[in-house]
Amino acid sequence: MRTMDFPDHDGRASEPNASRRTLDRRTALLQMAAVSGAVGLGAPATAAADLGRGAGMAGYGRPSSFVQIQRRSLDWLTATRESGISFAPIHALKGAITPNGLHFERHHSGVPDVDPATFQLLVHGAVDRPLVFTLGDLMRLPSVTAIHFIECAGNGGLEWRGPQFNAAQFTRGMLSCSEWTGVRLSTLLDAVGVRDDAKWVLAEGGDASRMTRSIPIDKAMDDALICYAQNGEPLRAEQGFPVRLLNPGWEGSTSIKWLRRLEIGDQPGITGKRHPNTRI
Ligand SMILES: Nc1nc2c(c(=O)[nH]1)N[C@H]1C(S)=C(S)[C@@H](COP(=O)(O)O)O[C@H]1N2
Ligand SMILES: [Mo]
Repeated sequence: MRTMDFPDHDGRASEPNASRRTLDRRTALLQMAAVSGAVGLGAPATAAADLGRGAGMAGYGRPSSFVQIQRRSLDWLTATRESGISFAPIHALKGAITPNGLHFERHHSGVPDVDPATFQLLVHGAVDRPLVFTLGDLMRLPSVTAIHFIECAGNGGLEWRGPQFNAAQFTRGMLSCSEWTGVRLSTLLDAVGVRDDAKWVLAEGGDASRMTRSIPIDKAMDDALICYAQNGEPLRAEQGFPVRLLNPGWEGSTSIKWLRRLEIGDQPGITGKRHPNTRI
C-alpha cells in the first residue's frame, strides 16, 4: 500500500496529529472499500491514491507538477547577471493577466532586497512641504487598482537585424500585463504641494546604480501610479518590491522599480541632490 507523509507547514515531517489520524482513518476506510470493490468488480485498488495530497498543506500554492511554464533568459545577452532580462512565456499564457512569477523582468544593476520596514520614499524639490512616506503611509492613502501592461522599449530588438529565433518568448517576451494597486502619484504631489515652476518629476530607484528617469509633470499628474501590489499580492522583488512607479502606456524603463526618491524640478535629469540614506 502507498503511504503518504504529511509535512507540517514549516516543512518538517509532523508527529501524527488529530487531522492526520482522521485522514489515516479515512484512507483506511477508502482502502477497505477499494479492496471490497476489487473483489466485487475485479478492478485494481486505486481509491487510496485518488485521495491525493491533503488540502491546505502548502502555505503558498504552486502550479501543478505537470505544468512547466517558465521565464527564460539568454546567457549571452548581457555580460553579467547584474544586468539581465527574463522573458515572459507569452506563447503559453492564457487570457490577459501575466502571473506574477512569470512577469518579464529587466534589471540593470541587480535585484535589491529592500526591507519594507525601513523603506522610505522621499518627495522633495520644487514643493511647499517635502515629505517622507513609509510603506504604511502609502497604504493608508486612497488606493487605485487598474490593469496595465509594461513593455520594454527593447522588445522585439533581437529581430532588428532579421529573424533570430523561432520562439515568441525571446522575440516578444519583454511584455507583460498585471492588475496593479497603489496610490496615484498625483495624490503624493498634492500632499507636498508642487510649485508653479514644477515641470518634471525625477524618479530614483534603490538598486545599485540608483537608476533614474524623468517624467513630465503632466504625466505624473495624469495617470502615473506608485504601486505596492500586483495581482493581489505584494510586488515581487523582481518587479520592484516594495514600491515601484508605473507610467501606463509609456516605455518600461520609465517605470522605476525599488522607488525611493521623487524630486520635482523645472528640468529633467539628475540635480545632485541625494536621498538621506545615500552615503556615496
Ligand atoms: N530601478 C530600476 N527600475 C527599472 C529598471 C532597472 O534596472 N532599475 N529597469 C527598467 C526597464 S528597462 C524596464 S523594461 C522595466 C521592466 O519592469 P519589470 O522588470 O517589472 O518587467 O523596469 C524598469 N525599471
Ligand atoms: Mo526596458
